[in-house]
Amino acid sequence: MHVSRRLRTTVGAIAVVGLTLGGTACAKKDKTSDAKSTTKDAAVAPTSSAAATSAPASSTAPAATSEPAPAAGGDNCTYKNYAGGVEKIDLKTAKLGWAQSEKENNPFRSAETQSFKDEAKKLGYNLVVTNAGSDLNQEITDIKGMVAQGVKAIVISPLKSDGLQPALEEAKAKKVPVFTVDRLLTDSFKPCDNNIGFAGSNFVDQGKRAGEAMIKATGGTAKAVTLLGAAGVNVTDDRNKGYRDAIAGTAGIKVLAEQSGDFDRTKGQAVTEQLLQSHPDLNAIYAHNDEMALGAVAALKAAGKKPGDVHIITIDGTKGAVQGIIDGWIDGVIESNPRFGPLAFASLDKFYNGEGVPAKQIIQDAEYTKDNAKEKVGEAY
Ligand code: GZL
Repeated sequence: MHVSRRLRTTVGAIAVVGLTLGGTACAKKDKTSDAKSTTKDAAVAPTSSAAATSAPASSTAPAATSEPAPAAGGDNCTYKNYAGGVEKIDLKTAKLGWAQSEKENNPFRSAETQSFKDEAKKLGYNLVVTNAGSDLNQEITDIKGMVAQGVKAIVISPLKSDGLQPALEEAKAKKVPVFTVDRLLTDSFKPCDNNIGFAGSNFVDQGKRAGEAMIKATGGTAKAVTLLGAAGVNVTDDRNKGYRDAIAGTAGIKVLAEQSGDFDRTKGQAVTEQLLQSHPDLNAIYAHNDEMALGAVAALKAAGKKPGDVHIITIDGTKGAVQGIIDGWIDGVIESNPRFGPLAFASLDKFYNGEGVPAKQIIQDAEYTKDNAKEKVGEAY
């Protein structure tokens, strides 16, 4: 029998709303049904008492839908079927790892790491934390180093969607399961083989929502530029695809240039300065993250622009960017919620208690607009 549960519950700092879990008994059936159809099982009553009383989704309450893991046998991923089986551990006593990819001068990164530290503290977990400082080789070294020092399960935020294979192979060889959050391993994503699964946003949808916000902010007419995220990252490709698709039917929005600012504020500023030189008439900017958008604001200010001269739509939900809406420099922010600690540890728990983890758990993100920025700035990170 297929039983799908639509949970509406709070997990630590993050309320997970609409998490649909297919247990091992229904994994084979789920294989043929997409995430959307499984979340339609809303008629099933919530199973937790928190469900009935929890508040509606907010920016701190991402919803997750899930896809089943295409593991051998079609089951959701557990310690029993991960890469041929790994040792069962007690999460309370084992050493666990969190491998952060990027520098934490980006609030997305510091909020993400903090959510792991806070949740580990709350649960009494022993957590080893590394930060690769935006260097792929360092991230490989960090993950291998954790394996070498006896860490039993590792959560990673991949710096690039491809290239971490040496670390993944080392962890697999030593029977240390890896769980992936925030960026998707594309070429090397082998759920229940070299990683348990992925939890993160729907980045195409974020881009689509950014495109719709851009059409609204500009009335459908703009000379726009895009500050792309880092190359080799699924987030960049997906956010651009969603945006391009969304504005495709609005001929009045011309994309004059697309250039990478590497998800970095300083680079976002430098790229915007260059773009203002080559396209002095640009009046709209789509930034793939808030740090680059804030760099763009600095460049606009230096160029003598006033709030509203150039429309800006961005993605993340940092306090600085939401304040930018209040101050009139930014038109809209699509949220990308980085507080993965509770969801990641809950997934590890399901991995070890036999309930199993789906290949992908997609969270739902909120949005900041001119209408809600003042009221919701407290929810921003
Ligand atoms: C999102 C992510 C992005 C954030 C950035 O999951 O990987 O990377 O938008 C970050 O701020 O650098």
